[in-house]
Amino acid sequence: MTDDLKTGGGQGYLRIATEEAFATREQIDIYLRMIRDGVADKGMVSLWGFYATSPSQRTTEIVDRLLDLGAQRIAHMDATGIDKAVLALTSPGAQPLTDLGEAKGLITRANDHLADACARYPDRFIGMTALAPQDADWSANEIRRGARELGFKGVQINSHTQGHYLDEDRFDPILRALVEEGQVLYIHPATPPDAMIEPMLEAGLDGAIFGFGVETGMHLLRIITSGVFDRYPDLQIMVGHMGEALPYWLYRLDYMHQAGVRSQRYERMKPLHKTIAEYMRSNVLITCSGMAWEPAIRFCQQVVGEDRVLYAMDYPYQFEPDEVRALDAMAISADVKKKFFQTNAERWFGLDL
Ligand code: 1DF
Ligand code: MN
Repeated sequence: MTDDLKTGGGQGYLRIATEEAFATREQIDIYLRMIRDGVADKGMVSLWGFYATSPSQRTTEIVDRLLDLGAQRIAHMDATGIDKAVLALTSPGAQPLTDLGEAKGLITRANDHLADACARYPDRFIGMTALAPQDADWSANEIRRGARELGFKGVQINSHTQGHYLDEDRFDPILRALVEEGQVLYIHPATPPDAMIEPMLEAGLDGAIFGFGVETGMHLLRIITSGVFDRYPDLQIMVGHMGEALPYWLYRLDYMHQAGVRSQRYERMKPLHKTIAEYMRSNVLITCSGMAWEPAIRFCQQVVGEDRVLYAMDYPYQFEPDEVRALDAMAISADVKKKFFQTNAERWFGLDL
């Protein structure tokens, strides 16, 4: 595809892409059945009703690429200079499934399938554990199985689970297991729940264009303001899309949060140990998935720190060689560029362990 984008580190760093998606046929077939049976939420109908049935070139290529954890994916990584891909089951995973047995079966098989692929390409693929947060105790065990038996280096959750958020008590076993296993949690977007989606859907703004980021940014903000990081100071949460806009809002978030706390406006808005900006610099990691945009990347490096901003491509939803070229050419020091593309991923996913 290109001559200038090579793997192997010739440009001074390896490129590690940290938000790369795969799917299983079983997963897509379950989504199609839920849509057919009228039990899917509006976001599922909008997202997977489109990707799984549209005859367009974009969607058929994406589904084909999602299903492949073999030669085609490696060829695409080779062609765009991606040395390693951190892989996760595509959104929304099993989170919309109401049959717990089906959800856990889907996730167990997806994790096993990913572990097989990682074993086939140990130098190229790194796995993240998928969960069924509907059953938090089971998911805590799956985090342990992922970390100890499958060799996975992180955990991905696709934002809300049927309108529920990770700051709720019911999910505490998941947070505890993450800290005990020393694994990073990637909160990947999902379409907003029915209680939130309607005005976005009406305007075609519910998906990756906007709804994903709004809902996921709010999820992270709920986690911060409810004191999760005071309970679990060692928990590290990664989000994509340049921090789902929170870095840009930081000043106002802190100002209004402190004003709200001081005036005791909300029962659940309690004083925290740190400011929101401080949690962003101690517990939040940000990838540039879908945002290959130098001004936003450098802004995030400035406000959350150059050790906390990582490269991601978002293959196969975004597969643009020119984006890799643009990031290679960023006007940042060689040292910071190596952190961005390589060593931050090695550090936060514990790739050398
Ligand atoms: C889309 C984008 C879909 C991303 C995704 O998973 C996804 C999309 C279903 O464009 O519809 O992960 N993304 O992260 O930007
Ligand atoms: Mn993604």
